[in-house]
Amino acid sequence: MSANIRQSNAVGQFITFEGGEGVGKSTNIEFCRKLLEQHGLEVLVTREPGGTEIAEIIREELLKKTHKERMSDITELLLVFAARAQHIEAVIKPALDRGCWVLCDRFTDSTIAYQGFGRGLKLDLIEQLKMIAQQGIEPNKTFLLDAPVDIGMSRARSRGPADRFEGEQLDFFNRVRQGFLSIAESFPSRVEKINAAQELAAVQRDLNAAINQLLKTS
Ligand code: T5A
Repeated sequence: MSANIRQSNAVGQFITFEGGEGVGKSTNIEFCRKLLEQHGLEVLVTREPGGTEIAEIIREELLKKTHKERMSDITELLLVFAARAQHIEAVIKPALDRGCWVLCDRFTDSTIAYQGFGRGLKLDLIEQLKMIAQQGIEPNKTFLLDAPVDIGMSRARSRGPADRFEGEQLDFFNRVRQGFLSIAESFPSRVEKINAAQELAAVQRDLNAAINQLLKTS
């Protein structure tokens, strides 16, 4: 093990995985977990919305398709941030404080893409809620798995029935994808775009290179 890698063990890194439906976030987080564990790092894999008992209850309501009333866009936004506040307080911050690497399936970039670009809510409103919920916690690195919407949707469909978000129209998902791409353009040093339309082995080859680079610099 190199000196650089041992040094990276001292400080927890917060890595987020973002992208549209079915682009391969869960699959590739597990791949990255194994990679980092091979370097002797303590790794915590978690997800949003969710990751704690309370946040998982909020997730269930957010994804459920069977409510008799329509969930308002503002309710959706507040629930996403309520889950995030709990997740940060109970799981993410304590793990980072003890030097753990936290790999999180979705975070605030998803809120900007889905609730901002997708639903059309104001980005400064999202920014205000972010300030309240995140207590200054920001990802050190974000891997944006990007693929055309139809590829992600067909992969997601192969996994089971659609949830409330997956029932949206194509236009919505195209706006979400544009949202993620615009975030990547605005934060080029944090956000690394990975071509998720490639076959899995090629995606993982790219992630392997990116993780090795991260280990050298963190
Ligand atoms: N949401 C979330 C918001 O609206 N606002 C927010 O702030 C947040 C945090 C739930 C929903 O919540 C919304 C967005 C979401 O709609 P989720 O459960 O993370 O979030 O949603 P999904 O993206 O739907 O999760 P999936 O599990 O369906 O997709 P993944 O994790 O991206 O994809 P994965 O790894 O499960 O892969 C899907 C299938 O494709 C295959 C896999 O083997 C699997 O079968 N696959 C590939 N096949 C071929 N080539 C490749 N390169 C492949 N990569 C994966």
